[in-house]
Amino acid sequence: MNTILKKSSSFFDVYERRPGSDKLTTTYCPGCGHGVLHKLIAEALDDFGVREKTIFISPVGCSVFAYYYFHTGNVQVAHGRAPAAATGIKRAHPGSIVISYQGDGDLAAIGTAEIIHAANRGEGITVFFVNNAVYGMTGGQMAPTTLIGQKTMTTPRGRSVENDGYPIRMSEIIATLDAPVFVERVMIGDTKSTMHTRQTVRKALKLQIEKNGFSFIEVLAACPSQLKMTPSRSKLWVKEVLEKRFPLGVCKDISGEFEGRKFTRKDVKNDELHDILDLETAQVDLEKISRFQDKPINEEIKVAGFGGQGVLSLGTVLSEMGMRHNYEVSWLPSYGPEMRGGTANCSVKISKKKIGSPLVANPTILIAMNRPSLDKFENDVVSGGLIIYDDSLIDRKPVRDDVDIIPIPATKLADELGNTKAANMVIVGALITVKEIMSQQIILDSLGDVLKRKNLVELNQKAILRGAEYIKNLKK
Ligand SMILES: Cc1ncc(C[n+]2csc(CCOP(=O)(O)OP(=O)(O)O)c2C)c(N)n1
Repeated sequence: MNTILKKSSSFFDVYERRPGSDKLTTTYCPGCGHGVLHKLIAEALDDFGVREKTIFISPVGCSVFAYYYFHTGNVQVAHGRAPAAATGIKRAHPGSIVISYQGDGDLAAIGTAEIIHAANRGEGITVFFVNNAVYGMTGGQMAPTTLIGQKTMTTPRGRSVENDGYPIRMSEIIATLDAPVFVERVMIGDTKSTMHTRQTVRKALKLQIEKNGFSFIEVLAACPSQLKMTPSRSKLWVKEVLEKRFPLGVCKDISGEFEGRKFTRKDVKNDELHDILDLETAQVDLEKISRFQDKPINEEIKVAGFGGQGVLSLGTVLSEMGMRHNYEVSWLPSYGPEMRGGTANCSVKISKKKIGSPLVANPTILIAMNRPSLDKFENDVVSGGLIIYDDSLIDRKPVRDDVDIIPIPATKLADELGNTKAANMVIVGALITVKEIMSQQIILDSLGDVLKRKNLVELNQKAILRGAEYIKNLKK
């Protein structure tokens, strides 16, 4: 009988995704541990028949190109974020096999928080953590796992405890948590250790396939290029030096008694949500809103100004009132380091259609209450849109000639009413008069339900009327 030796079918036969002419070899250097570990994982996926439902997450580091090689689902994520992305993917597709494959720079430096919390939640994923004691891809900088005394690009005299602390033992840290089911440190050094690693890779994947358990496999591996050693010498280094600091073995294994992680998704109906969140239903007066029914309303509004000008509450009033007109609405505040005097903005959507995202990147309406807001957002407004700006505070005119522009001295008009802070409601009055998307009467009647400070309701009602009157006079 002839035996044909070939690559696992979990790898592409030809690496078409790899740019350039070389489509047959990987990007890994001779002696690199990544190539061997890839092979062990691919072989296990084949043998378990799960290639088609596997999603391989390659983050940043030398394994960033895993999607050239693995004939599985692939998702590429930012440095360190693979366990967070894996969490979302696994929860959205509980039947899939999700692999988070990470280097030591990735997992133990920038991604420390992500791995700890994914492990602590016991997500049903398998994490392969390649510890080669260095940042391989970027030229050999110190990693959290670099050994004391080890020379790297950023520790040319060798890592010192005083400067850099101690090498972190991630497996031991993960094993202290309650949720992880299986944590083991293995090695790609000599043949015997690699064969043991093969068994461990299979056990970890099986645990996910059968029980959705969280497993964490740390793989000590060589990076000959950054160690500046021959491939065979670097493997010896892993075995004789790296392993001393990172002892091999099982750190935690409760797979025998682990019954499996159940993942249940509860789809909550709209009515139930109302009860759970203890929401009240805004009254909708069908008769009063009938004249808006046939309008194809779909406004994306950006409200921007100084903190303290009532920018966010202007947005709240618009969205609250939108609900009273049976529109779909969203309100998204943007809190930067804003305080009174700083800049603030919010995004409001008011639409007849369901809203997918509350973000407003290109507003159909910009309300600019100070100069920095006009400067910042003017160019974002869609062609044919509208800019309303407070010309009692802003000392320049908008330059766009493809949008409608309405200057309104909102702050001055509010001052005349006795309170500068009512400028935002002057603008509400002006806006609904220009755009005719809401009933002034409904807004005046329900303002008391929306404003927190009841003693200001009357003043704000007057401000709305003043804004409306200003526009009507302009029209004349
Ligand atoms: C947010 C972010 N920070 C930094 C980098 C630069 N960067 C790319 S790879 C890498 C180190 C990777 O080292 P490691 O995770 O140990 O993987 P290896 O290359 O050794 O396999 C860094 C810092 C980046 N791409 N993105």
